[in-house]
Amino acid sequence: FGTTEWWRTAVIYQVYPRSFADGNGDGIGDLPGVTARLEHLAALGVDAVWLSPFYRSPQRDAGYDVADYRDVDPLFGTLDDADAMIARAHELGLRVIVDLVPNHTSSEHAWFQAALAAAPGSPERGRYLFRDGQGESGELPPNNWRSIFGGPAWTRVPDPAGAGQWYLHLFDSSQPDLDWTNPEVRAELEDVLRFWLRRGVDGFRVDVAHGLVKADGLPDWDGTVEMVAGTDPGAPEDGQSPAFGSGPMFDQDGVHDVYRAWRRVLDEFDADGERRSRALVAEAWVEPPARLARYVRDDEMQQAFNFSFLTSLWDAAEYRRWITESLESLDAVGAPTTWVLSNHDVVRHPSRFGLPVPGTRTNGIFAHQTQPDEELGLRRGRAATLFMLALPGSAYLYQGEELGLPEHTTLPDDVREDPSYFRTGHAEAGRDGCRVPIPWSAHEPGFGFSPTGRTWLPQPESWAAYAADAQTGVKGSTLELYRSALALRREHTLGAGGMEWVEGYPDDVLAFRTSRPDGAGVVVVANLGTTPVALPAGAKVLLASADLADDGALPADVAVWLRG
Ligand code: ISL
Ligand code: CA
Repeated sequence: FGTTEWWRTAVIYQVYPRSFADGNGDGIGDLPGVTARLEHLAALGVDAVWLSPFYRSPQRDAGYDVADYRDVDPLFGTLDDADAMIARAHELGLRVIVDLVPNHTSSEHAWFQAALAAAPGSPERGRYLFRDGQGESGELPPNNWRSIFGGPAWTRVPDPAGAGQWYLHLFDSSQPDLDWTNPEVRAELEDVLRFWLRRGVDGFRVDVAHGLVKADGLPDWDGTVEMVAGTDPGAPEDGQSPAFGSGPMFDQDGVHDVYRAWRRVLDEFDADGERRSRALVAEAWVEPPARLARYVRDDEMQQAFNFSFLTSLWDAAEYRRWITESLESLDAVGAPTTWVLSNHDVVRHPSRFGLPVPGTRTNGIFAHQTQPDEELGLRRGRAATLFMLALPGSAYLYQGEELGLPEHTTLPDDVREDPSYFRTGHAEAGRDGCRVPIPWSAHEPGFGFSPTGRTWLPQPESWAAYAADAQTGVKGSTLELYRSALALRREHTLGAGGMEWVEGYPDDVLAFRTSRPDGAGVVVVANLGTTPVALPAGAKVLLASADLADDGALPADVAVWLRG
């Protein structure tokens, strides 16, 4: 690695296209909608956007079921709209990262359709993981794997010839897994990379990066893969499954060959003497951080999402441990770490932080039976933003977090779309609650999401207060807090350099100093305890997540940046 590449310190904003902004009035966000709102992101002060999938897809898993990797779904627009979006982003100085879903295709992909029509053992079936069943007439699945969305990971295909093979799907049955030992699969996806690189994208977010290669022979596995919190009988009392990201379907050594080849593809495009600028980021739920760091190497990916904050309690000791571990494991390979508080798969962080029992551990995914305290959650969420944005490395923001949006916890059942909701027999709420259309303006129908006022999911009435236009220019609003933080982050080159813990505060306070070879840095103090904490005499406050006490003390659930 070099030391100055853009992605090392980048703040990358995740756009979830169906819920960001609707251009044509059908109530579903689209690419023209994104393009028209890119200025909001430039004004916010982020460096790049990552867009969740907008490819041709039957939308069984909101586009993470790709039917054609080289086309835009009509729901989202056209290839021309994609080009226009990329061009406008670049004009505004924003890099563009697109989502690549290589673990599986949609069952409507031409390859899978051909596989269904072809015989067992054919090259068409060889692109996927078709196997004969067990039992006398193959009526039992080939192994005992479970789908991450719940239910079995195998579906049997009706077969006129009577062979009735089964195919593997780690996710929904509409998402058949590709066979990554097949060179044709590798060549095809490399070509898909080239297709989007030629259109000017700056990188790829790689979906389920730890899942492509499965253990030889697909052996049985008795651990848990489901993203469902607290339902694993073998899980420890705190409800966190130890099996997350392990087992024969995940994190196999062979997967690294795939990314080395992809890196060479990216380098073809960077070979024109320009600095290496195109990047790969792994979505890999692999623990511990040292194991995750294996995806981030000089000849592999540049980044991996660090999901440690997604599972953290509001507990200073736990954050200290994660921060130290995350930084150490990646320092060893000379790569930057990343920080993530929210994404489209988890309960929005203000709602996680506002859960009534502070000790409740949830992986933040799917589980949501209790009503969070919205005000407390937002207060903590704003404090978390401040310590995240000062840490060394790159940070990912999820659309709407700059508005302080909470999870929508009371969506009616009949509007939900997440397959995990259906595959768990409605036992889990699913992920729709973090995917509600963004409120842009307080006084328009649908809060200005769409020119017609339509929204594919209903927004809570209370979201008028969160609307972007209601927060713009309003002192103390969450949006202005993010803007100020991102401006100061640039000014103080936060994200670059290192950090050291500041001693002398109570145990439930996180305090660190950022350090750079060439400058002063800032001191971050975050009070995760319950009583106010005195700040050093004469401390110059650069930014605070909420008002300080009259005597200048740092109240509970508040963080500050002090001049270093
Ligand atoms: O594999 C896991 C646990 O070890 C899961 O957490 C997995 O990494 C995660 O579900 C992957 O999510 C991504 O792929 C899914 C899609 O539904 C999500 O929206 C996407 O972020 C299937 O493509
Ligand atoms: Ca639309």
